[in-house]
Amino acid sequence: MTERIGRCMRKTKETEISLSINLDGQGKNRINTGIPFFDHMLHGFARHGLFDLDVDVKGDLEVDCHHTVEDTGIVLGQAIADALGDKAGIKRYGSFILPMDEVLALCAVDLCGRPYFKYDAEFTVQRLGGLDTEMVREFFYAVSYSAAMNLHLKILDAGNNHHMAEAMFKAFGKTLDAATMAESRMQGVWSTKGSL
Ligand SMILES: [Mn+2]
Repeated sequence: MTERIGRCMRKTKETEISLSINLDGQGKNRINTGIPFFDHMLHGFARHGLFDLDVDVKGDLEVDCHHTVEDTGIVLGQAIADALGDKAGIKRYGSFILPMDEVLALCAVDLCGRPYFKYDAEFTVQRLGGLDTEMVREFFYAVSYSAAMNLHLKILDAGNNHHMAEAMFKAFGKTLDAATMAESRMQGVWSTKGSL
């Protein structure tokens, strides 16, 4: 398989983002979104997906964290799609149940080219560091439609809110790693329709 590195740059009046992801990396990352808690989440995603991830975001945090988090999701999704190309020879599906102490998070992905998003997680605090907890949903929703993936995220067992957010980001990393992995027995695109 050739090098699978996706890059995306995006500039609006609200945010300026540059991001690159190597799907076959080692979890090395350089992340600066201006929101330390969000950096911590993306770090967990990259480390546990073994993705090399560079993220630089200058967002209008003087407003709130909304544009910064949502737009980072859009750009990450586009970079994933860019890295995957025609998706030939990959496993396509992935799922993972990730425990983090008392919390259990489920993630399932189909890199099918049809965006779908299902999310079931209820936080009991409004904010974790500088991240509004309602933005966790917005982030993953943005990733799902901009990468055109079917993404399911569900908290099976709730608990500490920091654990819940972190478990979902790590579960997404493990799941995306599984779905993007090469399948040596598969020639071409794994779909009965012939394209993904
Ligand atoms: Mn943590």
